Amino acid sequence: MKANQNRIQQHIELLSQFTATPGQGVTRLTYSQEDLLARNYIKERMVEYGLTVTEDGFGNIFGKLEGQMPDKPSVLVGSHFDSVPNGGAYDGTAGVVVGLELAALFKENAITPLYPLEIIAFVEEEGSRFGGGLMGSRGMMGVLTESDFDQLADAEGILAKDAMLEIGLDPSKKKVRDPKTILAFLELHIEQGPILEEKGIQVGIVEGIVGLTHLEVTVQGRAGHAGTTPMDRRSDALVTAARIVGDLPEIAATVGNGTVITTGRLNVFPNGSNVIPENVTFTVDIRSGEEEHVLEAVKRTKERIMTQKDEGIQITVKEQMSIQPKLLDASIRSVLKESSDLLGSSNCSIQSGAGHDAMVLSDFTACGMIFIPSKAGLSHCPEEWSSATDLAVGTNILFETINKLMKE
Ligand code: HGY
Ligand code: MN
Ligand code: MN
Ligand code: MN
Repeated sequence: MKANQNRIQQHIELLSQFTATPGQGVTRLTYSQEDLLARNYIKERMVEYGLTVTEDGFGNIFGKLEGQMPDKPSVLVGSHFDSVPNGGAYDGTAGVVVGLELAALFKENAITPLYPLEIIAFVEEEGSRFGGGLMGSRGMMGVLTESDFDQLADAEGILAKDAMLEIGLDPSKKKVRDPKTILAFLELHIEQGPILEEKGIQVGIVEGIVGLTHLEVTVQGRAGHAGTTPMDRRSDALVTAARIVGDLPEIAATVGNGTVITTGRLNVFPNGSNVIPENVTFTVDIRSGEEEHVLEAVKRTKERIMTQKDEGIQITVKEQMSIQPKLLDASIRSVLKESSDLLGSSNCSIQSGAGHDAMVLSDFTACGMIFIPSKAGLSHCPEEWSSATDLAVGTNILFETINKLMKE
């Protein structure tokens, strides 16, 4: 039994067309029209492959294949189907497509799995629209509370639950999943780094995932005329913000141990070329492999921000999301390795510098992740690319692993 790489490639290509920035990568924000097009495509394929389709109160999509022992907990397989702005066609989507291909394999070979199998497509893993990240998986496991969710809004002030209604989703539906109904969660993801390609290895078996904290910083100054306001009478929010952002790389270097700090988004108000910036909001994404280094980097960043003494400037810092580094389940890792070895796929253990939904699930159930190579290690950009051949290899490994996990 082998995965069909042409079918896989077709799913990737068709899903990549559901973007708000055609020709400039994939931009598929949660509860957008592009979300709706991708959602419908995924649900149609799930039905085609014999799955029973449901959506929860966050809009996470589930396709269920009943097991021979229907009362057993499900093996969940999947990833997220939202994207970063101008991102690639594989981040998240690859894991959802592999889930669809697994369903197709069970159907066309008329195999009923021993336990239920559920293919899942999570929403808002990237946090590109509502901030923070891992929203769908945190919601499903009750880490993001109902009231937290009700307050989530995008940059235009549109509430997440209202945006759900706009594409026909129902936020009042059941939200939190009982972990007892899950045996394990498996996620295939692109590596988003250069290691597998440089080593010529087909599969990375993920050992650990970095811890990350997302901050949102608001700098409040005073608007003014760019021409008539003397330099010593300004409270320029952007000058202050720029000073802080400029110091972040040094904080990362001081903490060391692979710590990384990134400001990826910065908004200026009122954003006029001849107006002294009144207000600036920017994000700070802090990550490290060890919890102590994440905490140290967060502490130093907050200290740097709060010691800013520019006249007439107020600064607030909001922690949008924080999740500790995760070690994935050792027994699942060994089953993934067994399956890879059995199928003759070269494999190695690997760490993840990217965050994933498996980080959330791993506090509630056994989780396993495999990576496939990313061309030139590129990701979160239109050049992101992985091969259908590697996606098929990953699918076959997950197929083996699912059947090994579903024991009598
Ligand atoms: O940011 C990340 O690591 C992931 O792509 N959400
Ligand atoms: Mn990503
Ligand atoms: Mn991802
Ligand atoms: Mn004027």
